[in-house]
Amino acid sequence: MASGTWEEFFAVHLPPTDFEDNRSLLKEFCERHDQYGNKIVLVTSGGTTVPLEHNTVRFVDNFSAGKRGAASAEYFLEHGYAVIFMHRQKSLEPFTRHFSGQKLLDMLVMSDRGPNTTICVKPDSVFALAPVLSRYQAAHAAGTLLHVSFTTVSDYFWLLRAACECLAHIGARALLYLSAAVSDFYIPKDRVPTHKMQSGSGAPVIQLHLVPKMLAPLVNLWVPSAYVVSFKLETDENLLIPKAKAALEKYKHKLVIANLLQTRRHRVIMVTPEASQEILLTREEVHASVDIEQMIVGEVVRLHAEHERVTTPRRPR
Ligand code: 9Z3
Repeated sequence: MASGTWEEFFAVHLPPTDFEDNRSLLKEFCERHDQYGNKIVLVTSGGTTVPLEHNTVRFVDNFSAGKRGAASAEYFLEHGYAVIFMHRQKSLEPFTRHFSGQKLLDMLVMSDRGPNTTICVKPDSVFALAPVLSRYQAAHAAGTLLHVSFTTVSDYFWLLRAACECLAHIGARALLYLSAAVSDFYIPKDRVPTHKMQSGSGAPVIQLHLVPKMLAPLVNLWVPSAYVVSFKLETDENLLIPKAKAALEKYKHKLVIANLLQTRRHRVIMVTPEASQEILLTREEVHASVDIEQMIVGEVVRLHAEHERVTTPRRPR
């Protein structure tokens, strides 16, 4: 099915219920960091859902865990950015990502049960917890990390546009790092049943429609001065670079980070209109659990600084 326009999408799909609260948070965050002259990065992370019912029991989802976005947000903070972390609810988040599942509980020891119960971190876990805790507390104290969350593809677009409206004011100091896995397909609102689909009505036939490409208005209208980085995910190596180049050609943004589903943890290719550069972790680095995001972010920060330098007019002395 052909896609409608992005304007039609916003006209038909209502904003999420927490939209106004999130919009106020985004506005306050961007205005505060603008006053300090900080760079601000919007990191989108995790996958969007496509509900099959308005009172949603079932939905189409995707694989993304949100590791790319959560890890990258930490490295952007280290580089002095203020970070808007726009993530799928319940996907991985900066700092807590290191202790998912039972990991945190396994680091604790309880003594003196009763009224004087104390809980301590096991001595051999302190070395793992302390650096993460200290970076988390520093970000918290400095107010440099804002979390906003989405679930459906429509929530995602509403939040994305609201964040862009706030970021537009800071021009080339804004960086968009669009690592969320956004559905290409959806069911238009008027075709989604209100209530849970009933098996008694027989096997449903579900027609998915194409989601309008939001990167076009984002680059041209919403944040025309920002440095925009999108991600391209494929499963077929032969398509990866041609599709990354085609996206750059079509949307005229600055950088596509291309990755394959199967190797995304240790290999990406950074594609700009001028060149392609591979980032590949060595076997030793993989073994030592080095985050590839540390290298990706280092390179993106360098390219963003260059963009800022060439696009910001120098003040007369
Ligand atoms: C990515 O390609 C991310 O790197 C991953 C990260 C989603 C693979 P994880 O969350 O994985 O760490 O498990 N994100 C973009 C995926 C995407 O939907 N791209 C669209 C496309 O490829 C363009 S916006 O067409």
